[in-house]
Formats: sequence, structure tokens, C-alpha cells
Amino acid sequence: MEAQIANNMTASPLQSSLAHRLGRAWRRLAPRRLAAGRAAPEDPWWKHSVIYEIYLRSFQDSNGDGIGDLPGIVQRLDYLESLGVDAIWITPLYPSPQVDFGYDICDYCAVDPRYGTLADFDRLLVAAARRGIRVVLDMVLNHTSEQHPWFIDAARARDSACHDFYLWSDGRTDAAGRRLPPNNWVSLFGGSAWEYVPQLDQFYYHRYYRQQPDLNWRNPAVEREMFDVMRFWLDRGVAGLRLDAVTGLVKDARLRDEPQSGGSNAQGDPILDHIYTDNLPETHAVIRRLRAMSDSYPGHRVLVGETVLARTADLNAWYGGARADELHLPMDTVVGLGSRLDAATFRRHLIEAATELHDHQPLLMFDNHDNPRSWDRYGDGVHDEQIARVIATLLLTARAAVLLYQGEEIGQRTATPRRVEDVRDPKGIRGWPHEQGRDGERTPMQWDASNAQAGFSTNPRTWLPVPPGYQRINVQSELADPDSLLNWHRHLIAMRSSYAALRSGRMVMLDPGNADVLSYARVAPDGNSFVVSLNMSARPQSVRLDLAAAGLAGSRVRTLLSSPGDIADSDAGAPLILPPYAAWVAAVRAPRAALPGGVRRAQAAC
Ligand code: TEU
Ligand code: CA
Repeated sequence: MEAQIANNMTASPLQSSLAHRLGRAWRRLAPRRLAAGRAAPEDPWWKHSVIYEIYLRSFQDSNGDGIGDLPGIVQRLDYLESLGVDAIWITPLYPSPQVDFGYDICDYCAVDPRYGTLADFDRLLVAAARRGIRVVLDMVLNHTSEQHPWFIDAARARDSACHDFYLWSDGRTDAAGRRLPPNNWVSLFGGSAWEYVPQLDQFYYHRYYRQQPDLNWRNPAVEREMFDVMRFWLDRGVAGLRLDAVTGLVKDARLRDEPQSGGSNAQGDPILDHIYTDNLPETHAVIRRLRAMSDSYPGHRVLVGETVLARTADLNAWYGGARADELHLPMDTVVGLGSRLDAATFRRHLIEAATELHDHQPLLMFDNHDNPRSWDRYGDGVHDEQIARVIATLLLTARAAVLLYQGEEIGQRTATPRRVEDVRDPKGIRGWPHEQGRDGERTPMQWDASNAQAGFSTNPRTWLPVPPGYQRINVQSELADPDSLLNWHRHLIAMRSSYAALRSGRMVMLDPGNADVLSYARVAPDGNSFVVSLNMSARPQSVRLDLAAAGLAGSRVRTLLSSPGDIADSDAGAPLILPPYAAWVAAVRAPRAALPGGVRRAQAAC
């Protein structure tokens, strides 16, 4: 950040003064952060970060219109600082008709008036930096809004200046003379991905809603424009970008039909193997150029990618493989978006992430604004609270950078509307009743029980309703309860800050044949280590943490955090009984002098 200031001095006077203030804030902060052990000097800040996702519409409303906004985030920065997060990722704040609640953008270099102003954003950047929190913005490169001036122009005439900014096709004509789309590509939100425009007698392609036409990334002008947009925000001081739907930027030039994989999805469309709309080599080439651009900025700007892939190992290409020249942190949606709490499955995924990604840093997440909350996916209806602790412990102690979604830390529930007339997400309106949309995971953040809006807004008509249960499940009451899920998260994040092994140590699987309990050690280069055991079953389980077999030294393990709270210190190697759905983090006593030479050498080699 310090160095970034020099870069920003060439920007506008407003940006220069903003950068100056940001710089002061970071200078004040740096010694404290290092003292707290947050940032290992040798690693970029993002590598071991906890990035907190803010769904802007639902985080905090500051002006009583029932919609979250940027000044609302500023009001809650103290909370985020006390939680200990390194950065916030804010969902799209740009002017938008809000068909897809901001993911349909009509001006990439401004703030939607519903959310505030550019000046509010600059104030947020400074206020966040003062608290040691970086700001990552969502960036939608795949498509714009149909209301973007480019698309309005593109849809005017075939020879308009911006026509080639989007993907057009004349389509086909059947025997009866009807106009048909050129191929079988379907929208991820339902129906054909092609929309007919009568005045042009042409179809345009939209991977998402028809109000979100896809950009034509084979057109160099599109790349130039979008790179300029990203520079606008990087110049302003954002710490990185979360790249929306980034794997599908370039599509097959010949528009070939995609093979069917069999069956149909919740929207009733055939399931296709996206070989012509996803993961094309040309998309990787765009990302490499983007990485070079972003790396030209000082301060380790981060490129987070929304990379929804079938296998964790498929992420390797999105890091750029051995060249490491694409995304810094492509999201692993395989580990955390399932619904089976199964030790063997998690172990396999974590091993895959550790061995098949050229040692790149995994980015784990369990919750986001597109999927039912992990509380409801992994919970069994009886042990939900304990299971949420197991999930939180895995998320925050595995070797990974972390995405934490607002409300996950307090155990907010998915609150899907019961009646179609209450649904706001068009995906749910169109797909009802099989596809109910994403409103359930987007309800307002539950801050307190001061009013029926859980402190989110003063307006009783919030854009999505606050579900029942907020009187108990809210930040204020959980802060006051030492045993709350929120305090569990706070402890885990604080431990991650305090102990290098838990933050950046290598990960060694323990008791790897155990079908019910996932156990691993995190080991720092100096030999200091911690063990984590997570009982993923409803029965007590015996574990044997054979440290010596894993090449680790230590004879006693000392409990740091346990749920339930009565798991005692024990001898390493002795069988230990873990209660149902127990989560246990313990420090291994391994005085350096006691390390056998062989072990020390093995550790030094890592
Ligand atoms: O999501 C893209 C996307 O592919 C996911 O919605 C995916 O279909 C889902 O996670 C499957 O469970 C991004 C945004 O996160 C989403 O909110 C937007 O609606 C979408 O892009 C379009 O911009
Ligand atoms: Ca508002």
C-alpha cells in the first residue's frame, strides 16, 4: 500500500489526496499488524487472508430506504475489525437496473445512487484502511446490463459502433420459416441463451438473464475498455478484484452445439457439457494479460476468481499452473459447496488441493450469496450448531485463504420465500417451484434485536424480509455470549493471527484411515505444530494422533479450543475420545531440543 501511493500521485487531485490519507492509515497500522503476527513479511497479504464477503444490499442500510449501502458498511467497520478480517469483498456497487441485483452493470466507473456516491466509496476505503481492512471489488467482465450504453448502441443497428462488443448470430430458420437460435446453448438461469432482436433480425447470447448480454472478448476493443475500467478502481486504491463468472469470457467462434450430459436441471433445461462456453484457451490468455496489468501495481493487488469447476484439480489451470501467471486465488467451490459432512470426502479434497495445484494457495469457502447457507446444507436438524463449529474450524484452520460470507459467523439460516409472489430473484420466479432462487441466502444481516429489521434498517419494508429467529441469532447477543458461534469464529481468526503454524504452516494429515474424524496438523518451519480433529459423525469417536508416524515431534497436546468445551489435554499417541461433532484445536508441545535430527531435517526441507 505504501508504494501504491507513489503510483496514485499521478492520478487526479482527489485520488492523490485519497491515496495520501490511505498511506497515512497504513503507515500507522503496519507495526501493529506485524506485531499481531498477521502478515508474514515473506508472503503477500492475501495468501493467508480472511476475506469477508459483503452482500451490499443486505449488510447495513444507513438512510432508511430498506437497502444496504456504502455508508452502512462504514458504520459496521468496527465490528469487522473486531472480527479480525483482513479484507472485505463488496458485491457490485455500480449503477445497475438491479435485474440481477447489481450483476447487471450499466456504468463501470460510478456508484449506484442507491448505494451512495464515489465520495462515499473513497471514505470507506480510508476508514477501512485505518482499521487494517482492505477492500476488494466485484468485477463483472462476462456481461453488461442491456441498459449499458454499449448495448443500447449495439442493438440499434448491425453497423453501429458497438455492435461487435457483444455476441450476435443470425440464427437458423426452420422449414416453417421460423427464426431459431444458432445452437443449443442454454442460459444458466433458464431457457435458451439466445435472445432475438426483431429490428436487427439477429440473436444475442446471454449466459445469465436476457438483460445481461455477454461481451465479445474476441474484440480487442472490449478488452481495452474493460482493462481501463479495472485500472479506474485499482488507481483508486482497491486491494483487488473478485472476477465474476470468469471462466466463460470467450466462447467457441463457430458456435457449435454442446454435448448433452444427460438429464435436466432445476430449470427444466437439458444439462450440457460446457465445452464451447467455458474454460477456452483464449480466456486463459485474457487472464494472463489481466494478471500482468494487475501485477504492474504495487501493493500485491489480488485477483480472486469465481471459478465454479467440477474438480479441485481443475483449478490448477486458473492459477496458471507452474507459470503462476493467472489468478492468485481462484475459488474452490468443490470443497465447501457440497452437503455431505463426510471426513473422507473432505480429506480427499484437501489432499487434492495440497498436491495438484503446484503448491498454489487454495481459497476455501462454504457460503456465498448464490447458494443455500452451509448451516442448512450440512446441518442434520439436531446438531446444527456443533456442525457449524466443525465447518468453521475446517474453514479457518486448513491451509488456505478464506472467504467468509456475512451472517455465516453468527449462524444465519437460509430463509427461502414460501410463496412465489414473495420471490425477488428472477431465477426463482422463473424456476418456481423446483428452482426457488437465491433470496434465502441474501436476507439482511442480523445485527441486534432493537427492531423488527434486526438493526439492519429503520424501514419496516426492507428489500428482503428479516426472517424470524433474529431475536436470538444476531451479532449483539452473540457477542455477549462467550460460547456463541460468533465468538467461536473470533477465536479461530485470532488464533490464525497469533500462530504462524495455523496461518501459514504446511498441512499434514493424521489418522488418515479414519472414516468419521478428519484430523490434521499444521506445522511451522520451526517445528511448532498444532493439531485439529473434527468428528463428523453423531457418535463419539476414538482418534489416534500418531505424530511420530507423520514425522512430527511432540509428546503432549494442549487444548486451545474445543467444542464441546471439555476436551482435555492428552498424551500424543494415546487414543482420544471425541464427542459427537466435536471440533478440537490443540497445540503440540515440541521443544526444539527434543526434536530428533531426522525430523528436524524433514521439516527444514519444507
Ligand atoms: O455467479 C455465476 C454463477 O455461475 C453462479 O451463479 C452459479 O450458477 C451458482 O453459484 C451455482 O450454484 C455470479 C454471481 O455470483 C451471481 O450472483 C450472478 O447472478 C451471476 O454471476 C451473473 O452475474
Ligand atoms: Ca440505503
